Amino acid sequence: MAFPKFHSSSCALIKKYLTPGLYEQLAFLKTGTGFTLEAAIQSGLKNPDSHIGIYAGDAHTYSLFSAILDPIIHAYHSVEETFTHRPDIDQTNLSPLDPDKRFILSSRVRVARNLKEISFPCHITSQDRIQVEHLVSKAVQDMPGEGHYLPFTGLSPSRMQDLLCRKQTFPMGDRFQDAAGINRDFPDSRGIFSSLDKKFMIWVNEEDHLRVISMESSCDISRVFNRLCLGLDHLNTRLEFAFDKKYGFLTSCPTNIGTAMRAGVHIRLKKLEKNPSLLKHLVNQYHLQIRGTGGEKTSVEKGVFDISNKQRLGVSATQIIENLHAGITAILTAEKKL
Ligand code: CIR
Repeated sequence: MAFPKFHSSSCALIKKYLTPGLYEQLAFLKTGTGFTLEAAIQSGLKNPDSHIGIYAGDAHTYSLFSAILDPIIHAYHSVEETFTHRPDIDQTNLSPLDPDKRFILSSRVRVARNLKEISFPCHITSQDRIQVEHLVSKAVQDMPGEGHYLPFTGLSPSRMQDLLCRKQTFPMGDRFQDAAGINRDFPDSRGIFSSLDKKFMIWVNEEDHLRVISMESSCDISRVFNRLCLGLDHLNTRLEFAFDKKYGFLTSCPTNIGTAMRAGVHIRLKKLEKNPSLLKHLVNQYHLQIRGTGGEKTSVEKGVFDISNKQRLGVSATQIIENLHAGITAILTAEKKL
């Protein structure tokens, strides 16, 4: 492939850092499972509004293509060149953020995990996808708190739509994931494990092999995080995850490496919605990120913001929860003052 031509309007980090010299050095390399730079950047080439524009096809991608991935990782995660993953994940005991339930609608913490030695979703074979589903559904069989695994294989589009409305499935990935190859064969070998109370879930074969999620309609971020920690303790004794001492947990999207954790709240901010510069200032001060009501690349509806941590690397899971708590406390103080 000739030097890739990114769209003139693209501000993606891949476009910024991929020089012709670097391209020449990397273009003919293949990971142990055959993943190439050409495959990694397809999403960035096809989607000019990509922020980073590159996906990893397996764990080896991070070391083999480190010359291009490291600068992108430094820039996205705002870490020094000497960055390293911070592994501590201790349960927390922080006070609920909004006990009167005036602002916070729900709290959610998720981590991404991929199984060791198996290609990541943009490069996985259908045979390996079946194997991932088999290993995960077996690992959750004796999960504390009961629950059950719902496989999507064989569900008709109308049944999928019905379950989606009831939030019992996840949809096919967006156009960024689609261009990366993540949506191939959807919904085969995908599925969700849910606890009986629906507060703990595992998405199987979505953007990563596992998305482990704890959520509830409350403002008690510590309780949500601690439930996630217990679920991870169970999985850690049954599954081996793709992990690197420096990069932490390895994920499809380099924005997720490190703790691979996103912790956030859905919060209604009617006053701050009209004062976006103050909200932006507070969000930046606490290393947080605003997403739309429906998540990544959606718009804010009825003043409901999704506010979560931006940094996942070089900061521990416990610190992420503490930063989120401090940031949301500051945002609530500002909202009440206005
Ligand atoms: C982009 O480059 O904008 C997309 N590939 C998505 C980046 C954010 N990562 C994510 O949602 N996992």
